[in-house]
Amino acid sequence: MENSTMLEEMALRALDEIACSKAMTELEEIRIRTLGKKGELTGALRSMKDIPEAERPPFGKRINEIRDQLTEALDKKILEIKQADKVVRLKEEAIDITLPGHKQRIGGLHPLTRIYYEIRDIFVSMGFEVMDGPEVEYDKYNFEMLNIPKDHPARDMQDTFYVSNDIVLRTHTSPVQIRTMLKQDPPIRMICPGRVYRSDDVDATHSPIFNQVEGLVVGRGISFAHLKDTLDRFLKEFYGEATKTKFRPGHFPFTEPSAEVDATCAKCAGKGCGVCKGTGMIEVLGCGMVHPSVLKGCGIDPDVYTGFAFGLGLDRLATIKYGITDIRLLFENDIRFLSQFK
Ligand code: 2U9
Repeated sequence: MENSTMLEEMALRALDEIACSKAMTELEEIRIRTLGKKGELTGALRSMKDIPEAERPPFGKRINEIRDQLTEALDKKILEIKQADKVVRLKEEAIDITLPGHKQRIGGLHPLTRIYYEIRDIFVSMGFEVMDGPEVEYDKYNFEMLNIPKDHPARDMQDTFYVSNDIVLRTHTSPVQIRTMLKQDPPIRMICPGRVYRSDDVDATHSPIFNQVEGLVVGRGISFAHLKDTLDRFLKEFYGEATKTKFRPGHFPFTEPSAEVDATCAKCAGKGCGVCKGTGMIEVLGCGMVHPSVLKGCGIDPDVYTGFAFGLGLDRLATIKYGITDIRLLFENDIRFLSQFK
C-alpha cells in the first residue's frame, strides 16, 4: 500500500482509538505507539527516503499535521478523563451534611460540688479565704491541739481510723485551722472544705467518708455577735432571705461557748414536714467561740485575740437541699442519680 494511504489510515485509527479510550493508561499506550521515538509517525518519517523526492515535502508536511492533530486529540482526551475522574472522586468523597450529628452528652457538677461552690462563694463574698490541708494528719493537730485529750470519747478506736500511733485520717477539717494559726498571725478569716473520715458503719444517714466545710475567724474584739450575724447572713444567702435561725446551746471541746444552729426547714418553709419531723426547723451547723486554750496552743494570746469557728456537714446539707433520702447515693456515682443535677 502506498505510504501516504498507510499514514492516513494510521491517523484515522489513532484518532478513533483516542476518541474511544476511557483510561489514562490506554491514552499513554496510544501516545507511545504513534508519537513515541519508535512510534508509527517516526517510522513514517524514516520511510520518506523511499518515496520520490517530489512527494517528500507534502508527505513531511502531512506527518507534522497529523502529529499536531494527534497531540491535540490526546491532550483534549486527557483533560476530559481527568475531569470525569474528578467528578467520580468528588462524588465518592462527598459527605452528607444533612445527617443529624452525634449528640454530645454534657456532664453536670456533682451535687456535693454544687453545694460546696454555693457555700464557698457566700463566704468568699464576705472576705473569707479558702485553705487546704492533708487528709492524713497528726494526732496532735486533729485532737491534742483542739482540746481533745487522750481519754475523750471522740478519740475512741471505733470513731477514728488510726494510721499509726500518732497519725490518723482526719476526723474533721479543724486541723487545717490549727495549721493556719500556727503559720499565720491574726486577723484570720478562712474556710476549709474537705473530706473527713470516721469509723462508722454505712447506712442511709452515715458514711465513713464524708465532707465538711469549717470556718474560723480570729481577730481583736471578735465576739459571739459576729458569729451570730455571720452565720445568720450565710444561712439566709444559702436557703433564702426568709430563713430564720435558732442558736441553741451546744458543746464542743474546742469552742466555749458553743451552739448548734437550726434553720427554717427549706422543704416546708417552717410549716412542718417529714424532713424536719414536724418541727419546721432543721439542724444545719455547729459553732462557738474558739476555746482560749486552743488559741494559746497555736501561739495566739487569748487576752488580745478572740475568735469564732463553725462546722457544717456538706453531705447532710445536700440531702436536705435536694430531698435525697439515702446518703449513699452521693458516693455511688450512679449516672441515673447524677444526671438529675444538671
Ligand atoms: C479550731 C477551733 C474550732 C469547728 C467547729 C463544729 C462546731 C461542728 C460539726 C458539723 C457537722 C461536724 O460535720 S459535722 O458532723 N461541726 O458542729 N465545728 S465548731 O471548730 C473549730 C475548728 C478549729 C481551731
